[in-house]
Amino acid sequence: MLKTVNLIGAPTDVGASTRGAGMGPDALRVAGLVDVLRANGLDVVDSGNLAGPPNPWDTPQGGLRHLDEVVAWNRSVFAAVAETLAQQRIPLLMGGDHCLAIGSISAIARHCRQHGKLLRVIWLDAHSDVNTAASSPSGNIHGMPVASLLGLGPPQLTGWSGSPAALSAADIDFIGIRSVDAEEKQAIRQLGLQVFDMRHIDEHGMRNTMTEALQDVDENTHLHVSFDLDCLDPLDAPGVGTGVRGGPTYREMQLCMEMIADTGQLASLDVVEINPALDVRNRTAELAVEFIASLFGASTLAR
Ligand code: Z70
Ligand code: MN
Ligand code: MN
Ligand code: MN
Repeated sequence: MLKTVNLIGAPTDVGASTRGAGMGPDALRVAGLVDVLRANGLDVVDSGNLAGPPNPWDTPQGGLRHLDEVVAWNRSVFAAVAETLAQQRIPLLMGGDHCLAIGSISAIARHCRQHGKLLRVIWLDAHSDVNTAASSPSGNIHGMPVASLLGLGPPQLTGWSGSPAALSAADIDFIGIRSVDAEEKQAIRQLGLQVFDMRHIDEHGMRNTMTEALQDVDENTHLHVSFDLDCLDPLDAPGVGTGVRGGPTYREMQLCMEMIADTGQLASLDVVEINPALDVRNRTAELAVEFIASLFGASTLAR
């Protein structure tokens, strides 16, 4: 069956610490995302960009910055992703900042529950994004999507999947982490989250890391990838708001994507935190498109 990918643009930076990620969807289009997916044998529908409130650039209220705007954008994302899944298409959410993964993954979790699928999330990021309003040093909600999806977020952002938590700790694996706030470290330990940080990748290599992360993926798994471009080394991907040096190399990230593709279970994707205002000649969006191609099997010779 020909797979159809539905591109959903969410041009906002309401959850971020820096302005500019709202231009991410067009940067991906300009970098040739549609043609690259088609060249890899996929049908592609570009549904255009969602609409939502502007970024008010306010200070946090009760530890949360722009909560109303984050809720509004995530509602739109939730609806668009849910509709795409109902049409048996693969949603590719083009952010926007990482707060949008709350709406995206909540819709996916609901779909999986309704269809008896086991959801597994691979979180590619420099950050663990497991802050809450109480722990966050910034109030930026792009640092909180994992906590929200685990049911620990503000009530306005939890429960959307039809269950108090869209995910349980065992459903998510983190790859490439190297910037974790003090209270996030405690949360990771208490929740028992599987974090393959850069030290793990240094010591065991990407191959062993991904073998471990993907070990329980089978034909009943809905595999979701939430790809924050700041997972990459900022020398390769300068167009991100909060680059942290020491990320996976280009080769390591290619292998990561190829091993995900090899499972054959990739069913949805977020591509977030591309900031064209900070980029160099659209390099980060072009790199993202290369990695997305690999995620959909571009570098597999046997196809
Ligand atoms: C920090 C916070 C973050 C992305 C920065 C940073 C979080 N832990 N996430 N950039 N993508 O403010 O919570
Ligand atoms: Mn992130
Ligand atoms: Mn990040
Ligand atoms: Mn796991």
